[in-house]
Amino acid sequence: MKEIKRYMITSALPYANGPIHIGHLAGVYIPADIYVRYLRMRGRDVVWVCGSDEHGVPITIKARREGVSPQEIVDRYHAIIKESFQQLGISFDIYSRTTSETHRKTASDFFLTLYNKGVFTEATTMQYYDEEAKTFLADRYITGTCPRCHSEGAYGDQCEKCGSTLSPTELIDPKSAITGSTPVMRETTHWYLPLDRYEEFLRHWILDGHKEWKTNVYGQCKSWLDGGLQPRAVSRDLDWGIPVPVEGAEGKVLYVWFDAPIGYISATKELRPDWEKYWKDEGTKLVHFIGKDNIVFHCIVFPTMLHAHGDYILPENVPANEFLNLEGDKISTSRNWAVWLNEYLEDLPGKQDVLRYVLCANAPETKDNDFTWKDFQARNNNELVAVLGNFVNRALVLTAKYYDKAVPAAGELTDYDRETLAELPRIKSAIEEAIENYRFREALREAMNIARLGNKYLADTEPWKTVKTDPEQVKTILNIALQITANLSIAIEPFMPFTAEKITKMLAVERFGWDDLGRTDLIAPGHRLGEAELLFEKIEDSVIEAQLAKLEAAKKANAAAAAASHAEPQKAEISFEEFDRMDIRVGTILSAEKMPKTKKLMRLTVDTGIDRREIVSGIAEYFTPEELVGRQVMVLVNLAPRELKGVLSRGMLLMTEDAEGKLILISPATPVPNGTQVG
Ligand code: B3M
Ligand code: ZN
Repeated sequence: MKEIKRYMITSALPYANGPIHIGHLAGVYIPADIYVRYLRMRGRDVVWVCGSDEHGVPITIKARREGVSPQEIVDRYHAIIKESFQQLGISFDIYSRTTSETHRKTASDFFLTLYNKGVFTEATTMQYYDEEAKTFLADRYITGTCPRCHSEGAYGDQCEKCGSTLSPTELIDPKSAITGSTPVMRETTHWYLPLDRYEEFLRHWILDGHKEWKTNVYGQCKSWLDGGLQPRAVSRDLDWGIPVPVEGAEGKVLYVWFDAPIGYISATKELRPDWEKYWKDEGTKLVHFIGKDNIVFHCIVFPTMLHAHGDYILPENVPANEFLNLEGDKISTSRNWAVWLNEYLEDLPGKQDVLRYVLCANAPETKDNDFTWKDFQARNNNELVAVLGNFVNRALVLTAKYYDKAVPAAGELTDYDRETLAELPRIKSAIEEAIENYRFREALREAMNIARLGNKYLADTEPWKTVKTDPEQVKTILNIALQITANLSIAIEPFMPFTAEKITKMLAVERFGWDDLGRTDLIAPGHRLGEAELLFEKIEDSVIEAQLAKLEAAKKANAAAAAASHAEPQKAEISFEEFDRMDIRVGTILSAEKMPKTKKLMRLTVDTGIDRREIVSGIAEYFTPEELVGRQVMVLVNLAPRELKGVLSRGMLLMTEDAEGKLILISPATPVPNGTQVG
């Protein structure tokens, strides 16, 4: 195995078309942050880059929808994303953006190098063109029915329902996402990266050389390679992006998936004058943190670009995660089904580490996983408060109480003391082994085992009782409890940096290094501790309910939007006189009774202000008689009487229905006298 001199860590560049949500965090940024914080604590030479992905159709679609420029969109979201990452303690060495000048130059040069080496092929093909918008329809600009799973709303590059990668011409019943019109075919010329010519290289490099990759990643690569690779266009007919830097390419820009990964290199350049050794020296370990939808680009396309260029190293590993769902449903930006980081930070201030903890403990490392607010609450209350917070608090409060915050010296250790302390180096190795192999959930569990160990130790030794019988022994017990606390602050730092810092502050010590983990002499006898404060607080039901209500509102809004998009077309025009002939009054329901042998019909007596009359209404499936009696409703009173199941119905109640088709009676918002006219 080659010697690792330094680490180059990248995490997927989020599209700057919306804020970050918990799916992004659990899949990419939290694992990467843990890994990098750990490497830094070990004193390794590491650079971690990220930035906003500001090109591509996701940005221009959002801009078009809002009627603003793409630049306005990326400026807005770049700021939001950058700020919220920082508040969550995501410790990139740089958070750059792909609209930077350095990036434009780097990506152009990269393209030119491949172009001059004759790597690309050029082809003229027929592509969809929107005649109304006068533009070619790349990728997400075209939607239609998925040829694989037959669900509607698949994009020209991908079906989000079944996850298939598609090309625009495969879509059934294609429509322009800009105008909704049916596109026509038009000729256009593009440059292609001929992946098929690199199949042997890729097979050897991945399938033979990287059997240690996560099974989900290796498996996806294998199925791509077994399916046969196709040339991929690296340019697009769009007016937003990095112009293709060759003559005769007016109106063409680099495909976003060509320029975005080069963004990793550009960001490193912006950060360090000695950037080249991080990208070109074999002693560098390059690791890409991504979500599973980005595997092909990071394992097949980008490595082929790097290899074809010739100056660059290849990734050593691509630890892609699966997806995180939310309350049993796929996270979706367009349906607003997400927990947005910027909103979380506002709604639950000071709880950064709670989110970091829950998303790591529940990370979709090997399969899709579900985030639920109930689980969030339970993990906070039962694990962070009851285990971690409780242990640290007891160790500090008891020392303050018995020794006025001065750390007691340990006397003779019992076998049990020694066994307890011997767990620390074991846990240290377990955490290292897990983190180095990208198993962050397991690593976190091990780190939390130090808190469990401490709690068990205090429960078994009972210093609060022993203090009356053997006060000397209590000095040893609390010395050990404080050593465990110090160890805990080290072990949890990559996962919960804010909490680690709080603990060192309470211990009144400088933060430790990773190598100190496992030591039992971290806190010197006589050292005076700082103030004890609670590390975590219980999360009440009302907090969880408020978050669930937010999701419920999103669901309702979606249903309403869906209903609106299916709204019946407008009926033929009528005159005011025709409208005025309708006599609508406010009335009160006096009695209601379900009609025998019918499912829907209800026989009502209504006080219309003019008279009391019988009305038969088809609402029995949705209302009980008790819910109806006493209610004010609106009645069309001059509708010709009609016999229904033997009852003469004189008038009609005004109603509408919700998105699920449930009938809703229209009532005045405040009570008014019966007989009041409506119109
Ligand atoms: N912006 C896609 C995504 O956010 C894309 C990643 C680029 S990484 C170079 O999933
Ligand atoms: Zn599909």
